Amino acid sequence: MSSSLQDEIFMREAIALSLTHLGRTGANPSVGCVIVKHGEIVGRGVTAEGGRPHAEPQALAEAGTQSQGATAYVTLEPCSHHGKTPPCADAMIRAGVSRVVVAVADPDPRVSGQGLKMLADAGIEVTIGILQKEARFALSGYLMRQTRGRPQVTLKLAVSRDGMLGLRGAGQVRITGDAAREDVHRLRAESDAILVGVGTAIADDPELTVRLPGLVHTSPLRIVLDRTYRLPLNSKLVRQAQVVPTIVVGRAVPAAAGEGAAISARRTALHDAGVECLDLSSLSDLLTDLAHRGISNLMVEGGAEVARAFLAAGLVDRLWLYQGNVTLGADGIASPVVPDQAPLGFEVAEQRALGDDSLTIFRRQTIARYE
Ligand code: AOF
Ligand code: ZN
Repeated sequence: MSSSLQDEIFMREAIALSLTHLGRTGANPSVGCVIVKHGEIVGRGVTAEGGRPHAEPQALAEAGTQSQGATAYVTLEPCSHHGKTPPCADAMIRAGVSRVVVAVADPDPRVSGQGLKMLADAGIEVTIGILQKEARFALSGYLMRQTRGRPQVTLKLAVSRDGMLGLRGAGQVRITGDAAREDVHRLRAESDAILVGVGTAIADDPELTVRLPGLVHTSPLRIVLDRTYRLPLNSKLVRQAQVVPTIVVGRAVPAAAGEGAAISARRTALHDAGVECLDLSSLSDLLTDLAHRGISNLMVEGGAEVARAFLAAGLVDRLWLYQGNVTLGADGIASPVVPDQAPLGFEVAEQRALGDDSLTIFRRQTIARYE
């Protein structure tokens, strides 16, 4: 077998491992690592839940003395900094690994090529770029936060056969079936935060938590865009705010505004109920704030106005569009996007059936070009 084919086979294993902890490693990216000796995997590691330990020390520990003279496959450049754990590049050197194959270089300024250099300086053969595109899928949110200072934004919408998001004043309308619903919960599980507009929060009274059988998962941070702090105190979001972190993003109230006192009273009541209240004036300020909190993947779940605002600001990177079999008619709320027409600047990345429904994934073309 050619060595590059062998490299791809083992890197695929490392990538598969990295996908298992996507959305569960906090501000740290989910990285996969396998140690290979005489053509066999002798150690496996994935960044632990919460972000530490990193992938490499776990794989090296499993391999034990077999790490001597072995090849390590890692989806991200091993770290070189003394953070909350010692550098992974050091661990590789101490374990006597003779070759390290990396998919993607780490843009974290504390690493940024230093990990690769440490390995090469120690006489280890280093190969970079194997299956880079495939490995980026699990790292894309982290890479976006490191290089652009904002999370990757995934907009999720569910439309009826006739392109409607729901019915005005009707609360939650069931558009898609169980398979699509499960898919949405998986997407939530891979996200660090989920955002909706206050209109959707009032109409649907959603929980925005991850509920999948067999998956124990810490629910992502929940965010409601709510200019005048209208979110009801008896909504599920507020009632669970002590348990699942919840942020309401309003706008600083102008002192002279007649409604100002009522708005600040509602803000105080939300704060007292355990909701974090943030006064920000733009979506891009919000994304910067989230990036500072270590949020790499933000999922935007609607409604129509919020979806339009994110699209208009050019802040959507991926668009997950589910289409159900129901028809809602002319009284429906029209969706800003429909499956058979890619929004400007987007291309279809994937299309698949989910029970009686379908999913179309659009991706921003500029991202594709950087890959
Ligand atoms: C690795 N292997 O599995 C991961 C890495 O806060 P710290 O000290 O844990 O450092 C976080 C940084 O570590 C993060 O920004 C990224 O550069 C790297 N993540 N590195 O060698 C891993 N998750
Ligand atoms: Zn590390």
